[in-house]
Amino acid sequence: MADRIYYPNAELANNAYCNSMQQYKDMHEKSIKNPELFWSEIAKQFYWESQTSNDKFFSYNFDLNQGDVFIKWMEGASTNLSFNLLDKNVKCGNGDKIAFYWEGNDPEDYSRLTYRKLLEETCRFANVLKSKGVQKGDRVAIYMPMILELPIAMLACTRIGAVHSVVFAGYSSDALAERMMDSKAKVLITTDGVWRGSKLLILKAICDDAMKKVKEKSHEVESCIVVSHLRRVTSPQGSTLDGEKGKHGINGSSNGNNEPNIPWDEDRDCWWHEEMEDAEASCYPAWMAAEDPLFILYTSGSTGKPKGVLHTTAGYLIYAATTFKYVFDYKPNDIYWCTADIGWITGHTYVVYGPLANGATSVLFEGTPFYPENDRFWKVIDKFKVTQFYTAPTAIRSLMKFGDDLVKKYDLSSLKVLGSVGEPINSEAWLWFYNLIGHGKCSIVDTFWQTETGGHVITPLPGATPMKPGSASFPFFGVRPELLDEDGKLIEGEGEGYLVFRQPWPGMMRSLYNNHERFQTTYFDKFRGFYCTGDGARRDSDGYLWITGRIDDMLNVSGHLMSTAEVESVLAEHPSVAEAAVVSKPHPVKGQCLYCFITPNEGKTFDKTLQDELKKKVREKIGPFAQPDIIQHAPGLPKTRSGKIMRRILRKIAIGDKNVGDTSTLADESIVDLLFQLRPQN
Ligand code: 7RM
Repeated sequence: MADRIYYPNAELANNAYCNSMQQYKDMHEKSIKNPELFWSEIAKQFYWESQTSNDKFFSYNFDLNQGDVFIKWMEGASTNLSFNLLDKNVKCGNGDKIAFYWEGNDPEDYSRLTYRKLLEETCRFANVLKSKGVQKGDRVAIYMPMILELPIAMLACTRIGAVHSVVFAGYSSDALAERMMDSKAKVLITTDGVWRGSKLLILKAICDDAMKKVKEKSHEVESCIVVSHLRRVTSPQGSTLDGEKGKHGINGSSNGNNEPNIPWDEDRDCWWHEEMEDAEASCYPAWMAAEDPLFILYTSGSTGKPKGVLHTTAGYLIYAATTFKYVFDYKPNDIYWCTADIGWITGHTYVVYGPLANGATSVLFEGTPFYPENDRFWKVIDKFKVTQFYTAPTAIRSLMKFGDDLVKKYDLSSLKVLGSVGEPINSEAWLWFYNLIGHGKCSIVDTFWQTETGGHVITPLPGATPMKPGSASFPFFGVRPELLDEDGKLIEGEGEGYLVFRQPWPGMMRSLYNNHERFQTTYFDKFRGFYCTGDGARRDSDGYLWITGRIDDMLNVSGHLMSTAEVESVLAEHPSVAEAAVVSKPHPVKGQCLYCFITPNEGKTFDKTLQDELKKKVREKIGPFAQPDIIQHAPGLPKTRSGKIMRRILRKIAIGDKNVGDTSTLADESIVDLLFQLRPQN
């Protein structure tokens, strides 16, 4: 079944921007042979305050043997993101068009925002940022739930040329502090709190903690702007705070104001709505050079220290816009919904920048798929008559468990294109998505890309590409993938190897913030002349690419990328832990989960208390999504004579596979049997 090829539905194909493989191939070839011509045609759709010239349109060096790596697109051009996404749409008659339908955690909470209003709010908030002393180039940290003020805050940064650094609001205060420290953020924007399902999170308290930690390291966040969000949303039925009951708002508060006590520093903190009251609704855009920084977004690195991926202005704009248009085949009356949190790159490019650059109408969803019931996704698709639905394999797998009846209650016939992102999608999940959600008539775009790539790089096009379940298929325009073997030799035709790219496309990262050295060693050192993704891939006899997963010490839990080193260093901080080794284990819903081996210190016992403490520590230091599933006692670890932990063997132990292969290079081979005996049974 899974080997079957699924062709785009004829009606979809007929109306698509790219409607055949022949057209795809022609366009791809043009984009590779003459990138200047291809992208300069596309750039004409946008407003440029000053123009680039043909000879400066595109320059790069990918080869460390030739000197430093650099990537430049449209040198000499200047523009402003918020101007192109907002003013331009208002000017061309889209002022009253809905930019976002907001759907709250509670189904009773929803609202909408037009392009005109989004422009006004963006300008107002840009003026607020200015009043806080934010200038072009300053970094602004954003730690917010999925509410309308989040895109407003990002766009306001772009309005004045400030560099936003959005930190996913599921990260702990330590993680937030580390990111604010690295980027030297001047201002932090957050909310008092948020309901996630029936759980209340006081985000402001986490921010206070993080700002304190930053201050201890002698950097200071000057202002913290807080959206008063809790007072305007419905709290879960019967939820209580401090033991009192009630329906609306947060109850049982100690300030008598229907709100919990929010920690406050008069000199530093201010309420968003109070600042916005007197702010002007217009703000002249800062014209930014093509290669001026647009945003920083941190992603996990294999050393444990997060990498501040830096994206710039012009190239990111044209790439986000073009991938959105072709990959989702977005048409003027469509209603698009990407469920990703804006705190990840998928939210940056495909909730905010890509859709708005196309004048699209999107759903912005604050909640979870499981609240109030496990049918929330299908309910929301039906409610807004969503035409493009973009989500993650982990979400699909977890929803499959609840059976088909929950889906069949709803009318999903508005759907045309389904998207998948974040990890490989297994064929079972693909088929369920295709048959049940897409009722066999929607194309599925399995989009492979990374924080670093800025936008889709390997993906089907919905009206053109015959689909193979689980294959991300072919490169997007401007992208030249190759497969290399361990020695860097090109693999042609069928085969499997390291997935690398030969030349830059406009939306790829330019550097790691303040660390160009690390940028070069991480991505360009191993294979000279290529950008190395860190993923493996296979090319089949039809030329389709299949992503096989990470080949470095990274793992992917429910679409969240993290490194084994990051988790190991947190575990090793515990006073009872001598050594920790972390591997990934396949998980039916999360894709992968964390399996940890712990060697306790002399005289310390390995018991349930220690396991619980370690799980808690990882939650606190990294975030709840990083919590290990299994913590196993390991009196010793399988190490080579030079002391390298052989994670290959630990991965076998984690899954209970006795075929561990060659153990002769181990310093102590008996460890392997011992670890098998100590495997927790269940
Ligand atoms: C967009 C995003 C990047 C890593 C990447 C891969 C994995 C993403 C797919 C995928 C197989 C896909 N950015 N990945 N998409 N693997 N098929 N369609 O997720 O920076 O957070 O993660 O995610 O390993 O390197 S990310």
